[in-house]
Amino acid sequence: MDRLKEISENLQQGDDKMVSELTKKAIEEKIPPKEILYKGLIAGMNKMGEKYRAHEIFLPDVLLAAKAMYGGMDILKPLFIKEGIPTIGKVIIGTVRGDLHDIGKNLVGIMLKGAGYEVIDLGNNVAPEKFIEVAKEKNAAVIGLSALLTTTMPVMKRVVELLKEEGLSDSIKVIIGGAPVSEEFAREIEADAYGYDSASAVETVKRLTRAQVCETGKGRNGESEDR
Ligand code: B1M
Repeated sequence: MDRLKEISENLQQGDDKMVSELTKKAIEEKIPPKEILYKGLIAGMNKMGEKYRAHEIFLPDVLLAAKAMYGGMDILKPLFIKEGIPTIGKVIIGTVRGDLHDIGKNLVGIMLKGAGYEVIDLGNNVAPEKFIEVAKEKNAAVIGLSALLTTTMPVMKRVVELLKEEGLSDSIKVIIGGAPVSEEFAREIEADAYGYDSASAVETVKRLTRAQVCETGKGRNGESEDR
């Protein structure tokens, strides 16, 4: 069987050990890590979403698949993160209050670290006030919000409103993402940007932080931005 399909199928069966093993094998076979991630792990998880929607599987199956997803992600993580390089700005990320889905948010964090950002991950079920408090305390350039439930999307709007109320909208940018979120929703709540997936999230954060550097001539941490 095709290696990536094998990863996807074992993930759907919730076999975390097998997914780790197969991910290692795929790396040895020189399959690009991004392909392993998108065509193996994420493809498997998307299939689980479809089956869950069709009532073919139940929540415990999804939980096992999520564990298996982490089995693969833990192996891939070091390949996406360059250790020991100076950071080019701080990004606060988290899944919004009421929402426990964290796989996509964690992927965004891994990719941002790989691109050289310092990522402060607040985890899941994060209150809007917490995002603002930590962004101010850490002098962050960007807040990244993730939501996977339509019912938790309004929390994103609250974060944008709070930033406005505190007069911080110009200095701290907001990017939102997650399966039910869209470009249109980002415009509607006046977030600065929308990220379709982890790769586009990184490109968008780069664009947002470049714009800040152009305005001030300095990176958010005070260093000159010459990358
Ligand atoms: Co839940 N769940 N879940 N779930 N779950 C969904 C989201 C759902 C669509 C399934 C379905 O019905 N088909 C549905 C939501 C329906 C809706 O809101 N309209 C749903 C539901 C209903 C629920 C519960 C309510 C079920 C229940 O209890 N009855 C419950 C809610 C719990 C809660 O949060 N309060 C629940 C629970 C769970 C588990 C705990 C079992 C588990 C989560 C485990 C975990 O995260 N640790 C789970 C899972 C795994 C899923 C599905 C199957 C997969 C989500 C996932 O991890 N995808 C999901 C179905 C689906 O989305 N296909 C589903 C893989 C991940 C890599 O993709 O998160 O989309 P994603 O992230 C992508 C992009 O969206 C983007 O980049 C990532 C990489 O490409 N992205 C960003 C994400 N965040 C970003 C931020 C950015 C930029 C890009 O900038 C900051």
